[in-house]
Amino acid sequence: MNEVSAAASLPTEPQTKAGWLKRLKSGLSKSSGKLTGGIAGIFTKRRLDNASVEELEELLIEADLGASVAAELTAALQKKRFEKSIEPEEVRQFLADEIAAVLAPYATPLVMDATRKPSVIMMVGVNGNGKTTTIGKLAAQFKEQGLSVMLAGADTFRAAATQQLEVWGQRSGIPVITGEDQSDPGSVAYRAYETAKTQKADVLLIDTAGRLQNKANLMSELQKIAKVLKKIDESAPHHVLLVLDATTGQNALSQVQAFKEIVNVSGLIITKLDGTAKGGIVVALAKQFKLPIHYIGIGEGISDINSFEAVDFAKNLLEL
Ligand SMILES: Nc1nc2c(ncn2[C@@H]2O[C@H](COP(=O)(O)OP(=O)(O)O)[C@@H](O)[C@H]2O)c(=O)[nH]1
Ligand SMILES: [Mg+2]
Repeated sequence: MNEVSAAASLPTEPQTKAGWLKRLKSGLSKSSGKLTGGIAGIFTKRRLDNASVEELEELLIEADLGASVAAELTAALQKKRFEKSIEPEEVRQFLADEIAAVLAPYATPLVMDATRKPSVIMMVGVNGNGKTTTIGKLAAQFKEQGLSVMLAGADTFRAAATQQLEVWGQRSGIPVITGEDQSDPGSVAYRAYETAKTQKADVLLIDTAGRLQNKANLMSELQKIAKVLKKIDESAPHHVLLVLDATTGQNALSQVQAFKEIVNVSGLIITKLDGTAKGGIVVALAKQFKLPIHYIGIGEGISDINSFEAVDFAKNLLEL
């Protein structure tokens, strides 16, 4: 494992940083509105006492940050300023700093070993969470960075799933390896890996199915894909990224648990942070699973994704 020396850190910003921050701010507005409104309601003309701290803890739990983070943050605030008056603005600043510190160790970019041709990334997650969309967005970003990218449609259960991936491929001029409808996902993945290797592609992104309601089937399917990839290279898949839908809130926690039992999840991607007030789930996920969070998605568009940054996220979650 000599990943560091040859590593190419991903992604560089495809859009301007200012443009992304603007979209992040509006994307997180439902979550941040809930927290900011709640904090104003609790701390306007109030002291920081047992009652107000308890209300804050409740608010943080309702905002999906999780009971343990909520308890830690409020305990830290109490220690700092107990029995004194405090402005809502100060509470938000304090929480943003603390949340950024909780997130920082897990806000790690996806690092691909540039000597691997290709790096194989398997995308897993429950149906509808945004796997195919995320692959489309990332493929475009990687290509923009000058990497050669290939896609594999190993969700062969529905024809529509493959077509959706092909549309993303066409949009960015990226080749997509597919199989027949209902064909074996393992054989598609194997063929795609062989092709990507022959063509010395930099990255192969493999789309998979996510019917968690039939866990035994899903398990054998995903494990088989991983196993056939290992026939070509023992170290593949090099990254197994679990895609989670922020709108599912606390349910995302049980999904991580379930997928960890099926495959060797190496990192998380959290989608649909726009359009939900449950953005705090990102903090709960970091705290509970201590897995890298590589990217966040805030929309259906091709550039509505970026690498996860702790300070930017925490600030925008508190409308700062
Ligand atoms: N608002 C929003 N919608 C998203 C995001 N990511 C994916 N979607 C939508 O979620 C739906 C399911 O996505 P899809 O990629 O097909 O999920 P898959 O079943 O896991 O492959 C589609 O309508 C996507 O456009 C996101 O970050 N924000
Ligand atoms: Mg899909």
